[in-house]
Parts: sequence; structure tokens; C-alpha cells
Amino acid sequence: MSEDCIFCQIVAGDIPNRTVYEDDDVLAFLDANPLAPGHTLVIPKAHHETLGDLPADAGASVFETLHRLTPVIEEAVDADASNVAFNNGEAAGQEVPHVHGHVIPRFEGDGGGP
Ligand code: DGP
Repeated sequence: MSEDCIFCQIVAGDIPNRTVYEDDDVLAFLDANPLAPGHTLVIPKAHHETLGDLPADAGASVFETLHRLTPVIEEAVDADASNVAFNNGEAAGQEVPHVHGHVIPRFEGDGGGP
């Protein structure tokens, strides 16, 4: 855990969140500033800043969760598709330096997208 990391504080239960899924290694929760209904973040519970810092087994757990959860999220909000994306590093728009995948549900004709 990194003391001043907001996502580590969420994992520790110090900041409330709307949990979508949780296991020993991964937490998925609704984004506080959603780009679409159902916008979900999937994070490793252990603190790693970027994908390059992430051990392969933690990366596999995150990807497995994205793989299983994305269709469930789409169905829950009746989406037609989704963007699944990582902002990896500050210059790429990563605001929270704790690896997180975005699942952003998309709807025909919504004109959105990251
Ligand atoms: P990124 O720009 O890729 O680092 O995305 C960070 C996302 O994290 C952004 O969409 C807003 C979200 N976020 C930031 N702080 C919190 C928080 O305290 N709770 C929740 N649920 N989401 C947060």
C-alpha cells in the first residue's frame, strides 16, 4: 500500500466506493466521474504505478477480471459495446498513479469515446 494513493485508500476501505467485483488480488468499482453509465475501474489491489511496474501475475488477474466483467457490465447497462483502456503514465492522461483499466460502456450513436 502507498499511503497517499487514493486507490490504495479505496482498497483499504478508508474511502467509500461502489464495488462491482472483488477478490484477493483485484477490485472493480464504479468511476466517480463516469464517462457513461456503468463506467468501471479495475485495479490490482497491490500498488503499482504503471503497466510496466505490474508483475505478470497481477496483470493476468486484472486482465482476467476485465475479460469476465466487461460483458456483465455491458449487459447491466444495456450497452452495445465498450471501450476498455488504460491511461499509462501521466503524459497519457493517467491521473491516479495506481494501475487501472477503464471499462466504458458505449451505445450506438453516443458519439463519445475516450
Ligand atoms: P485516469 O485519468 O486514467 O487516471 O483515471 C482516473 C479515474 O479515477 C477518473 O476517471 C476518475 C476516477 N477517480 C478518481 N478518484 C476517484 C475516487 O476517489 N473514487 C472513484 N470511484 N473514482 C475516482
